[in-house]
Amino acid sequence: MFGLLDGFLKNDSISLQKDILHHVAYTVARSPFSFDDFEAYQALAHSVRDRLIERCHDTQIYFNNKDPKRLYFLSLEYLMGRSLSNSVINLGIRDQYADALNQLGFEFEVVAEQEGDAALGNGGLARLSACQMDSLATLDYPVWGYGLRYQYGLFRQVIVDGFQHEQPDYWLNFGNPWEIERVHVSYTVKFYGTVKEELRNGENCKVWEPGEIVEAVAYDNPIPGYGTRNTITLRLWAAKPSDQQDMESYNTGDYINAVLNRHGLENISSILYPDDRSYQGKELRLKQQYFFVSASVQDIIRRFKDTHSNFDEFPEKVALQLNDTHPSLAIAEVMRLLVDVEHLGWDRAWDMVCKIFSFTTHTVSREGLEKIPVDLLSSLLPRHLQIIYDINFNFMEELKKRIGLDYDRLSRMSIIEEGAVKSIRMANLAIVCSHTVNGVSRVHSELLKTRLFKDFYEHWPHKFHYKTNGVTQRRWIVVSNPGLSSLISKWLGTEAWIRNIDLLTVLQEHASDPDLHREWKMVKKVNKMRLAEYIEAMSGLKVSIDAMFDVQTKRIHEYKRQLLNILGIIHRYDCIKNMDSKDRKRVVPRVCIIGGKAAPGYEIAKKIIKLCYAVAEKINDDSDIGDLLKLVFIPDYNVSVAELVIPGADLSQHLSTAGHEASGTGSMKFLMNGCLLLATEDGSTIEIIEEIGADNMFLFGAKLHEVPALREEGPSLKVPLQFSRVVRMIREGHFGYEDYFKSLCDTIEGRDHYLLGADFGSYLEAQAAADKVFVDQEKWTRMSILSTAGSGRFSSDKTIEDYAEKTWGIQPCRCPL
Ligand code: 26W
Repeated sequence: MFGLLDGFLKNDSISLQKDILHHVAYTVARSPFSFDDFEAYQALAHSVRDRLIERCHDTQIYFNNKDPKRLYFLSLEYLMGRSLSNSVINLGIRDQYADALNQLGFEFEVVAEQEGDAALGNGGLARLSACQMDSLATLDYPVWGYGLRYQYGLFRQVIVDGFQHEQPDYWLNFGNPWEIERVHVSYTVKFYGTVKEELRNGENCKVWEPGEIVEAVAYDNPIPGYGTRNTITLRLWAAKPSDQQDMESYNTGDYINAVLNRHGLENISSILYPDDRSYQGKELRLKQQYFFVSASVQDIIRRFKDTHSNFDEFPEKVALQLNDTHPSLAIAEVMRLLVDVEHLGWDRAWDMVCKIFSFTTHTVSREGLEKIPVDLLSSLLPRHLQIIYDINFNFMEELKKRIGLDYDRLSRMSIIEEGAVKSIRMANLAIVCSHTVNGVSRVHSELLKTRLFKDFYEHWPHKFHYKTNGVTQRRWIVVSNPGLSSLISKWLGTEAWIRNIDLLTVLQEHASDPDLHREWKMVKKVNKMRLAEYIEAMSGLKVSIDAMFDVQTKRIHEYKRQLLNILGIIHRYDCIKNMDSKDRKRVVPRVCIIGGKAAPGYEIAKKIIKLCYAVAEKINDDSDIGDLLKLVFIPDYNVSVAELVIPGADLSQHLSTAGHEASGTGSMKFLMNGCLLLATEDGSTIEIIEEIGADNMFLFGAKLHEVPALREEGPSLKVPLQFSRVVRMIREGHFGYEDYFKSLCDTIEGRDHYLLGADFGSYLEAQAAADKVFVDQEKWTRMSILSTAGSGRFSSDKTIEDYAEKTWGIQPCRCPL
């Protein structure tokens, strides 16, 4: 069909040049003789977009012809970052575009820097969704991603005087060439109102008369696979006023107010909630969840009905994946549409629901499990509350038959939580209705079976599976570390590892080759120079690239223990201060880099950031210390900053108290980039140890089974003297702000829930071990090569293949080239 227009779009550098100039003139509306870097970016992006649209179209036509079982991935969050480099690399035309730009007097890297991040998510879960979309496209799976098109992404972190401030991220201000607005793909989504019973054909039917109607409009974001023509779609919904709303007011003549009222409705998709800790039962959040779920499910059913005259084949053609509990209302929505709208009987609809849903949880703690107050649900979605009650009633009856009247167990497993605030337990709903439930690492899945969802595991052991998270090597090596990417391809003699990650293990054979060592170190050096320039531009601090770059970047949480890192840095500073000049010569110079956002309401996390700044100020200004130790906080850590920081790191820290990190995916990105890990045995680290061996990393800290006993000991737990000394330094005002830091110190002295005191000794030992190896560059480089070589198991390609086969039952469907 595109062939009819002008032949397929051509990808040689002359055609691309013409194409860019065309977009400069007709899309950006600037003179092709005079345009700046940003305009070049816009034109380039539109030229890439044309190619994405072409492939997207072909992919959909192919899928429609083949009618395979499709996966629908429902997630409230995606952290896509930038799209330009990733797209041209996946399309296989990066060099051609770079040439074309060069001819026009521009540099690809400079133009690519013009793009802002799409930050429609908080942290691990959201970036995981983005990595998984890349793998799904690359592996040719027939998939649609669904989510919300927030107008404000994750807040921008601005640091003023060491304190975090949040600023809105109105990321659409400069336009978004990566989306296609589909004004004709829209659905009405209803809220509030009442449910009536009506007799239809002798049967009692429920009729929901809503109090508010909103329109959901689709924005399609093409996701190109690498080394394939397949380009799948991430469909994000935006709220628009519905023409059906307010007809009354228009008719009664209150025109002005009717128009004004319409505007409020757009707020549903305005803001991403920036808290990744707990659920507060906010109405707007619930509205967002239902809005996105309802539009997606209507779209899925519409697509199915386009090619099927009845629902017989529905479970063979549709798989719905719940990315955490956030989209779990989809369960009630599918039931409502099948029963109330399509008029299938309850039992038949229920049978289908149980065959199509699968559920991944990303949390380890009970507090992390989402609950919706019944009162809220009853007012916002009265029909869904009835459906959930009915599901629960049937489930409880079934359970009683199995376990008898064990009321404790029944009440623990019930979807409804009685108590001061009667609530819906979203995880219980998701487990009851899903055929498969999984955690995100092996140990996490074990914890689900033995703790969080123990009762459910005993009841339905077959439902529980384990999946280990992964990250995409396309983004985290090829895009972000081109030097390493070329080096790997050169040594493997092929680029095939970009699609077939198993090939990375071949590097093991060369782990001691001096030629590889030389080239490997050179790549790291260049990446460190790039990072050092960034640090200087951002903070004015000059750092030596001969120092060890030691990085901890991730959301700020007490359980992730950035505070442990800072205490370690204070200890190091204190030691250096007390050394004579002879000993100082043996100190391994370090540049400690910390970055990450604190949830706006998370006071302790914000204090950790301030402490980092206070300590940095003291150390960096101390001329007596010089290059032996520097500390930098990198503000506004996001995907594109990560792409710069990770390749430049020598060492990275993953310090969560054992049993608290469900998986952790940052570590996988560092590992792929040949960065050594200093870590606790938690989450995915346990599996990383199996792949690369404990002697290729620096492990420390209490193990999972030791944690409860240590916690038991409470304040009587013996902590190292050095620990008490560094905490005292903070308390006594060595870094100023002693009153402000008091509550922070109180969290680790006394109860110390996250066991910083207990782990401090072994943390320092691990740090000393890292120093010792760093001096032996040959050993360090070998460990670094083995880290990359062993990172293959943590490619999201592996995870996705596992889900496709064992959970979703979908097959690749490869569009011909
Ligand atoms: C708004 C409330 C909220 C609560 C929790 C929003 C988002 C969350 C997420 C579930 C938090 C999250 O990102 N979890 C992380 O998921 C990663 C991907 O599986 C794991 O690697 C991390 O260990 C886990 O903390």
